[in-house]
Amino acid sequence: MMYSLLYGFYKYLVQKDEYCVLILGLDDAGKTTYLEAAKMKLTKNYSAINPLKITTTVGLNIGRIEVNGIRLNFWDLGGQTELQSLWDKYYAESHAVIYIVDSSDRDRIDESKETFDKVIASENLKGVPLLVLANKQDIPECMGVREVKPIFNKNAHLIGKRDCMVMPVSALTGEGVDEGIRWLVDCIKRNSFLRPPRNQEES
Ligand code: G3D
Repeated sequence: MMYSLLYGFYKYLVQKDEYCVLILGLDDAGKTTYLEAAKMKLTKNYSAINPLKITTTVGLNIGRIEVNGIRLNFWDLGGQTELQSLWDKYYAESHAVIYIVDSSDRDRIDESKETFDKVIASENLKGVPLLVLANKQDIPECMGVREVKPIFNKNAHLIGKRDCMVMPVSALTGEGVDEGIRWLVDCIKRNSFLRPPRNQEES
């Protein structure tokens, strides 16, 4: 009896709600750079990996961040077309999507939007909050959020009742990274009756 009480209290202290966030976007959009920036900004005592080691995503990068008492597991899935067919397998398990757009690449903005449409049309992502990041805002001639927003907000029927936000960011400088994640955390918490967290003990 005493043991189970203590154990229950111990569990209450150490367990954290755990959520899974997918980072999606075309190749070269900045997913890997963004994940590094997020870890750097939101992890205490985080020492950056050697920037030379950052290479374009092939396969899967994973990051873990703790914000406001919850734990976010980021899954950065490779953007290459051949790998996009794998994304659907992760959808059912995810609590939010961060979709990264290269705002400096006008040639591929339509391709990026089409891919986004395919992603959010998936039944497995129904009700999941969407954060669209207009990345590379540090590049002077890039499309601003005013230009990117209407493109990605065009499909209200696909977005439906989900939370969806387009925000400016520079993964390279870290500008805007915090704001986006804090917005997402609020949405994830609000949405947790639909997509409950996994509870995991401190490892
Ligand atoms: P990916 O993981 O989506 O494939 P990466 O993309 O994170 O590998 O980034 C692709 C390239 O874009 C990298 O440049 C990276 O430095 C650059 N990049 C990412 N985010 C930003 C940003 O906010 N601003 C600028 N100016 N560049 C960014 P290289 O030259 O290594 O290919």
